[in-house]
Amino acid sequence: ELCARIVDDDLRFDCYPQFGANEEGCVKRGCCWKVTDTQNAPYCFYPPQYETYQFVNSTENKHGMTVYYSRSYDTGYPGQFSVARIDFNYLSNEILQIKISDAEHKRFEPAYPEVPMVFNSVSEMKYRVQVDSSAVGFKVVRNSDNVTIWDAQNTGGMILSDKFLQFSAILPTNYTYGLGEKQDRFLNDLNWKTHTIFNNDQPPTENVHLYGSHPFYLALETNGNSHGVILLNSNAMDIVLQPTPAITYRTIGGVLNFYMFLGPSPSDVVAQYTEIIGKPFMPPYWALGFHLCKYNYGSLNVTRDVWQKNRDAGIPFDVQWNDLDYMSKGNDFTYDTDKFSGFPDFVKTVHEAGMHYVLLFDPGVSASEKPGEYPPFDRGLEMDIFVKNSTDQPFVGKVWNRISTVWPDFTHPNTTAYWKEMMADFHRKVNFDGAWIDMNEPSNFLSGSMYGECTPEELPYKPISIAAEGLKHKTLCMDAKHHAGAHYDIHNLYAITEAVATNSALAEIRGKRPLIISRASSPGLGHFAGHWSGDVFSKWHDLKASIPQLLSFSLFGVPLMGADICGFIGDTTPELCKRWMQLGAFYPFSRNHNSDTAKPQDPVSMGESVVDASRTALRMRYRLLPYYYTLFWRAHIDSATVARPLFFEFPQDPRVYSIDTQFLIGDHIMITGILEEGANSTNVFYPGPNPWYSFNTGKQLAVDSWRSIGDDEMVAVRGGSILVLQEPPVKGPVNTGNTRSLPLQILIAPDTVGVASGELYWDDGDSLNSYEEKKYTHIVFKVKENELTSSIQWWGYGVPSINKIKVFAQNPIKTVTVNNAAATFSYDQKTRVLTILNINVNLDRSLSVKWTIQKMTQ
Ligand code: MIG
Repeated sequence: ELCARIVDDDLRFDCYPQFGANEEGCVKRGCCWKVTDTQNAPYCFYPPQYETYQFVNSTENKHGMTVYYSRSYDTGYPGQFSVARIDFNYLSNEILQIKISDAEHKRFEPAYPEVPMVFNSVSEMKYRVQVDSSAVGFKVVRNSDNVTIWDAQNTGGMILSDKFLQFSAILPTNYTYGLGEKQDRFLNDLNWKTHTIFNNDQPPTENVHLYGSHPFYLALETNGNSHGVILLNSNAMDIVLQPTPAITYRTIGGVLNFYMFLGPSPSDVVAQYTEIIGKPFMPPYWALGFHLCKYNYGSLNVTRDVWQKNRDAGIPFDVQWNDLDYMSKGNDFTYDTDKFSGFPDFVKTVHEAGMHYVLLFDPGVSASEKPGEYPPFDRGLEMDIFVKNSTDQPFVGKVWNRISTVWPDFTHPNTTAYWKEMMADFHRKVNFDGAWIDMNEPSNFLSGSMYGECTPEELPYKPISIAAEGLKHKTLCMDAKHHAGAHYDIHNLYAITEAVATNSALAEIRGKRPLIISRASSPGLGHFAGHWSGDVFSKWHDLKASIPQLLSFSLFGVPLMGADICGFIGDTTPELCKRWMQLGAFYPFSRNHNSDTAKPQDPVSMGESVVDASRTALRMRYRLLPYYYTLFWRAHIDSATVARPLFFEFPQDPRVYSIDTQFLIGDHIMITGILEEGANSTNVFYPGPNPWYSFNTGKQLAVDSWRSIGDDEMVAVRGGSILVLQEPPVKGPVNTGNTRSLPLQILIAPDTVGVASGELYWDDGDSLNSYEEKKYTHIVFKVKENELTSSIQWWGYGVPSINKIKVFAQNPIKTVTVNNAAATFSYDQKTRVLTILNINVNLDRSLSVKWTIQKMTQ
């Protein structure tokens, strides 16, 4: 009779998500079966009241509320919790933790990220929780406008069992972003779309789970408020979005530990999220330069040649990389002394040129060599740090090594010391500056173990895009043992634990800021490492897809992110590579990388048109680096984002909610690319009310409207901005080292009432803890009523002087003074740009630059 009530198709919550849904099975579960024409809507769905649990009691104090439930219905899933509890912890005015667990038994909970359990004073909570003792579930309501953020009552009950935990909630909005790692448009599709989350070595394509696991979404409510939710659970899971709009989580282990962030602005949401999972690390300045790499240069000679010729071509260039072909027999911490003979000297040469050098490391350690011949294996056995199989022997699979591979267990207390010892020994031979950690899903060429089968995976539910052979597909057996638990639970944490160990090893070995770039990821990775989007195809589709991928990682707290410029798999073309260099020059992490079998695609190998476009775009990036760097500092201290979707700055403007073909860098700069083959222009939306200006010429581009632009206008400055810039050297090789000592410039783009602001953070760019130890300088700039002033917030490190100031959107100028002395200037009638030249002012005292406008004669 419960099924007689009409349930809208959109409101159906799937009661039979396994393959082979059928009426008999459905009814057996106590669910309703009705065929429908609505595409993708489930035929089998929960009746309106599916009372899996009954309310027992609740207790509340000012820090939270605990509710107990006892099981009242047998859902058929093995190992149902007989007593469940929900802890609502009011962590701050904006952050609510909702933890649904087994009241009687302790279950697996991920140790990473380490979440501080701090209760801040809750004076004006932005949310309230409503529990109804007559129904299972609850609601979370935003206090300011009574919008229900989560309506989790009558949404299928809660299914809480050993290997199947399901929870659904109705959302207040159609606009959600995040849930990954995936390749998709940035705005999530609500058409019953299921996102599987389980770290997977898989070249990015749509509808499959990729390298990282981020069960985090950010939602824009209709009135411009926003909120975010993370499920801190490391098991394989599916997350379904349906048109209600509603969300369903289905995880196959652990507990349901949610954190909800009430914003209200999108930036607030990300800041609150990274407060919980860890704020982004501060990258060294050089890491913001351009990086060049290829899988299988094949020899040191080829590497040196590519490095030399791209420098000679004047491509701004900071970091040369080598892929695994530098290794001997594919073994970590070795190099091929034939093909890479002279390796240490080359790295020295790179350093002498003011540049840096990064190497790839795989987590898998070779088990192929004889005892005494390969210390990383011998030491690992001695220290007993490898992942174990079910019989407590090292778990053996195969990656690049000759015969077999074992994996360090980074959750083991000795592994930090082991990894550091290996890194340090190798670093004494080859003086590398950063670590590229690949294959850390962890990826295995075998699906499971080399010896014997994995214990069969008996799952009441298999997330939908998991391969037929199961979770072990291209990874370890789920019964492999880590210090912190079974691979079944730990899998998604492998990369972050490796990143933690690698970060601390490099910091100790080099005594400088580490650069780690990791392929796999999970919440909190950004505190230790950056990320790139893996093995993308050299296709226009993937050029386009790189923007949503980039923006997703901004939400996930990993600002240092980029895609392989020009594409990884397959041969690129001069046109695609040119467009990709023009866009990728502005990725926070800007690296051209290529597969072993594809034709060389460094700018010089691609020919004159790619060289010219790369030089121009990268020179703009390098000019902007003081701005990028300041943004990374803001990310590090305040959890700000670097690359931003437009709605972060314009949350009230629905016209920008689905735009993912252009993005912002901070709040002052917009980046656009030409993303279509054969096109010479592209349509760009410039949200108002302030005008946007061409970064190159200062001409106004548009105000609150669409406009078509060519590739000379791909960087736009928003009215209201002050940017501190640095012109790279005009002659000779360009890198951040030789740019950082040159004078700075100031660029001002006033808003509609002549006001602008900006800031500069500056330090030596490489020391650990510059900010924490106060060895930095921070200056805030303001413009109003035709006067630029600076105010020093902290002066702890010397800053280059200013030699030029440009002011956009001015009427003809009469006089200019710099610190009250008359200054030389020029004015361009056509572009309306004032340029104040040949000044040499130090920023160590506050600055005042004034200009007066000629009286208009009628
Ligand atoms: O099985 O190290 O995503 O960037 O060039 C491929 C070789 C292993 C995958 C990485 C790619 C890298 C490649 N690696």
